[in-house]
Amino acid sequence: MCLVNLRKYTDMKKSDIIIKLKKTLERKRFEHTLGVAYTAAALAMCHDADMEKAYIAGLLHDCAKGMTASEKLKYCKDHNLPIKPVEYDNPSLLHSKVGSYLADEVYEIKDREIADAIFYHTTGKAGMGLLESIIFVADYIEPGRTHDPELPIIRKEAFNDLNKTILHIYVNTIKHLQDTDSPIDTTTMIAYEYYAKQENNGKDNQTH
Ligand code: DGI
Ligand code: FE
Ligand code: FE
Repeated sequence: MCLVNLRKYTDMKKSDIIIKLKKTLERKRFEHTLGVAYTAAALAMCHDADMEKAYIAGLLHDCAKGMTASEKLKYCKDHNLPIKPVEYDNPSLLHSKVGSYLADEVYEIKDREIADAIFYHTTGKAGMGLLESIIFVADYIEPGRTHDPELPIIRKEAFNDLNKTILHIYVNTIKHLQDTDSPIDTTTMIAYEYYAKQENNGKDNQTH
């Protein structure tokens, strides 16, 4: 039995989407993809979001990850997608933008919220909607992830308070990027400031 009925959002069968992804992604990336899909569906159950959309956005969020840097740059140029200087410096950042277009072109997904959740899954953005938030968080916490020693705390937070979790992820990601001298996308910094302000406003409201 299928976990979800993907036919609502795509004419492709779930099994065909998974077969296609398995062909284009390395084994570890494919396992991560399945981890994000199931984690996103679980977060959707917890936070009253659409489970089907969360599952399919999770499945497809890294669908462009198999492309080389020059393939991603060429794809953007061919499709008139603007490339920011930080993306020229680090073309890996383009996999989210390119992925949101491949989801339509290759996987026949005709849903704006799913496309947006894929588009913003790496940097996030200020004021993410529920599906965007779920994919951003699921990508960080899926069971195969081991990169952050605070993951046990972040995983618990994710099923309690999504905005607090997003802020926690930004704090840890920005620290990692600074420690490794990586260029930081302005979208990431603006989003961090947005979620930090939200958290402070929440605290102010509690004390008044
Ligand atoms: O594709 P995944 O590895 O599953 O995860 P992802 O799409 O969230 O990408 C993670 C990487 O992206 C991680 O190494 C941190 C990096 N990243 C996130 N925001 C920025 C960033 N890298 C740079 N250079 N600038 C950013 O603003
Ligand atoms: Fe990604
Ligand atoms: Fe990912």
